[in-house]
Amino acid sequence: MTLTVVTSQSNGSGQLDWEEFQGLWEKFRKWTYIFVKFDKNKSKSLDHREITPALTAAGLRVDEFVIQLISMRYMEPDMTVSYPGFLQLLLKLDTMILASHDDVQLRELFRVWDALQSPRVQE
Ligand SMILES: [Ca+2]
Repeated sequence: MTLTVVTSQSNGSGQLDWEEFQGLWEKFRKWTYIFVKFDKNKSKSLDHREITPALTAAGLRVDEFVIQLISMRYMEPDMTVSYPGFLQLLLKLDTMILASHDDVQLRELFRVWDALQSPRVQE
């Protein structure tokens, strides 16, 4: 799972340089900490009450619209987000925000992403 995530982050070359790898590693550490912290009932998944504060702690603005999109794409049938799902979700959001190079709201990024229905969002 981790390798899949790392590969999807690379800029088309299929390889990460050392700085990119370090940056990713730091993010995964931070996001793992957030996941554990906000999994209040220790179920090893984030339910709909846990996911919003967890995303907020990761520095993302979320509203009902965003949560709905997340639930469509990242939630398990029992309406929870698993640990790998949480990392993939944050990596996707992080990549989209970096790719935008400006202050476009997360909501708009989600709109574009949803419209494209593509795993890659290039500028
Ligand atoms: Ca939980």
